[in-house]
Amino acid sequence: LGSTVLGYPRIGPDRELKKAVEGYWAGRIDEAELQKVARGLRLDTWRALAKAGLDTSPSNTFSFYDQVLDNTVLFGALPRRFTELGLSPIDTYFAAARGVQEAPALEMTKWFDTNYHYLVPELGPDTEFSVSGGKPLDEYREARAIGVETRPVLVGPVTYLLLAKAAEGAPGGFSPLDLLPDLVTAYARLLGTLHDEGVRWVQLDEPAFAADRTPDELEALRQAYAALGGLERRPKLLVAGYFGALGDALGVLARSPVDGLAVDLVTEPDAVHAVAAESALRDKEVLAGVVDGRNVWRVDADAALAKAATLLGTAGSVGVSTSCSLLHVPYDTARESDVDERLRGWLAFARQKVEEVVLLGKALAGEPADLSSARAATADRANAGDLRDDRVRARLSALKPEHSRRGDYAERAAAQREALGLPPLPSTTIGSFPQTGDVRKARAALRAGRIDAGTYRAQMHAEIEKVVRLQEDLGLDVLVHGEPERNDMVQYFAEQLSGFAATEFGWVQSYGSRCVRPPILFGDVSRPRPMTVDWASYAQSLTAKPVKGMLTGPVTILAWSFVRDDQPLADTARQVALAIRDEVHDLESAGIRIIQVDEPALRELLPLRASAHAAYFGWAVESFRLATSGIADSTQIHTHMCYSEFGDILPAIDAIDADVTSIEAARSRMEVLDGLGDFERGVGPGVYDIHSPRVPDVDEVTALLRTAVAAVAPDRIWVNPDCGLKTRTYAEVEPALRNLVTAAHRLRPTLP
Ligand code: THG
Ligand code: ZN
Repeated sequence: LGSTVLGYPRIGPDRELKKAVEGYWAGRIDEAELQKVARGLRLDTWRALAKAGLDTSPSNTFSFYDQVLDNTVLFGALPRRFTELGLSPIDTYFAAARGVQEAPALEMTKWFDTNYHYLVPELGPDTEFSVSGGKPLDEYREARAIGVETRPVLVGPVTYLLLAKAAEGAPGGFSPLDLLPDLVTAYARLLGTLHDEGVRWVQLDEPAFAADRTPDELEALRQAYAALGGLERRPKLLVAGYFGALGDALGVLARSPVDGLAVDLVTEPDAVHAVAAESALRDKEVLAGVVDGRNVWRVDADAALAKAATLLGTAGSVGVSTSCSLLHVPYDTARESDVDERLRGWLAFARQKVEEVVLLGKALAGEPADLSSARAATADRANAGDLRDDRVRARLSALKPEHSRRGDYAERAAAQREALGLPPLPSTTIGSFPQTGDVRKARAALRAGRIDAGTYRAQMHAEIEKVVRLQEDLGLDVLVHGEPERNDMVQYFAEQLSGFAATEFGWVQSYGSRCVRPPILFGDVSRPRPMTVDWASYAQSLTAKPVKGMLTGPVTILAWSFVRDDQPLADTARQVALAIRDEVHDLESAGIRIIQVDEPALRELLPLRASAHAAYFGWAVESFRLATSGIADSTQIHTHMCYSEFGDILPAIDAIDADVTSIEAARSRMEVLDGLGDFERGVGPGVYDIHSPRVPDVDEVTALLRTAVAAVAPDRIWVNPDCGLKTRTYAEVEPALRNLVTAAHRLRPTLP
């Protein structure tokens, strides 16, 4: 295997794939044109990887939407509601990804602890696996035709089943893992075909084993690779573990008849010791994942080399690789001419990481390798005084426990009732209103210098006034300013905080064709000046009703940024928390009586292993409380969470001590409330699914509210949509909010 990477970005350096796919959906280009763009991107990637000097390159890492969906299609496991539509293969594929009128899409959820989302397979006892697609073989041939010998990558069979859910209607005892024997048979057939074609290695990704697994699941892993490894006609098998150490799965795989193992030596710094101590690796090729595949810092070459070298006495042979696929980082730092040159010298995106792997591979093999520039970058960053802000450090060391504590909730609740005078079942929204073309145009014009700050401010004020008037007309109780000034919320705050840098082309796929541009948190964080006070107080000046200030919490800012790796995340979180705290205090001083601090990513950063949960909750909760304390009892703190399975984080949701928590609930028909029954503070379970263009009617919203009132004490329920409204249109939002307010009015007189 030598030096290699586990995967590469596929959206295109200029998001060519995004544009082509969305063009195809809109009917602007046909399938042939779409396939041409896709093929061009694949060829560019293989040529670049081979030219950079990797010993081997991956294939089948391209996807039109998602690699887990690709695997579902490959093994013929799409639910019948899509295959029966009578669409072409590619349209069937996109129907499963995005849904059509007759068939709702597959569920989408987070890919482990990343900001990437995959489509959840729906499997039942009658699922029959087959080898239905030729994608891995087609890509292999396509690369070989330009002289690049590749290693097809597949989601491993056990991880695939662990990520799946039981199809609706499956019997109670059914678990997707029950299907393992059948699925392994299908994988075996595919491996035979690839072998006959001359494929030398196949990579099977098993990241599910970076999380805690039961003995049964480890036994499933053993059986799967005993079967696949025992095949007579097969390529060599590389099993890749990533997003953490393999734990007990390391021994299982080391003792299985596979040929190679890729291990993540970045996520858990001690992981290398367990690998080095695994004597059963002596006949295997081990890929040492020492280049961080999901953060953007240049590798510490000497430390990485030392780690990889530790394995030389253990494994049959050692190659250098990335800790995971490079899907999670942008393409190329060279294009970021607006990023400070010194900072740029500390960064490595996908292209630079490939160069690092090649260099380290040479050094490990004892070939001539010039590490001097890598060493200089590491030293420059380590010595950079401008990463340190002594005022921030002094504030942090002066912090006392009471800085993260508010008064007793009962007293707060009484003070807030008095100050706000809200009716029972108060109605509000999550913060953003639809982003019109005019708003986007104004932001772009300001960026390009076509309008000045005064003109921009006047346009935003006009938009805010429109949104405030609309909310008054609808009869909402707590208003918002609508956030017309924001693109991505994390990007918006990062642009205004010291210690962050923004990129111009640093796109990373979040789901399907959708991308985000995570800011880079490189230094000590502080807030030079108020960030939202002008917008919120302008909105408040227009109305007697309370206007909610809208902020993003420290955990979410970290989760959706590339964060410095030279100090514990907990320390960085406290710095961000202090910056948000400054904003909270300024909003309060400006007369804003309700402040919402969103933490949609609280679940995302939850460590994959339960043994690390307590420590995470400790700093995550503390940073939220630090950001939201030191204010009057009468000031009401809200938070909002979405994209989450809340079960694992209920204790943390409680511990952050927000006065009101709004959560996504409409799609699960309020199931989440089961865990919130004895929750003492306010809860706003979403009653309008904003991910769908559907407008819920009054009866539907009333029914959802009745369920909520029954599950939680009626005086704690708030009435709100599931999430922000920025991706919807006014034509949908106006009637939906009207129905929501009507439902609240209808229910109020019936409350005990
Ligand atoms: N911001 C960030 N991360 C996120 C979300 C977010 N992760 C989880 C969830 N929300 C992912 N959802 C989305 C939804 C929409 C888009 C991206 C992620 C999106 N992106 C635009 C696109 O690709 O066309 C580009 C946005 C832009 O121009 O800045 O629509 O809210 N950080
Ligand atoms: Zn949300």
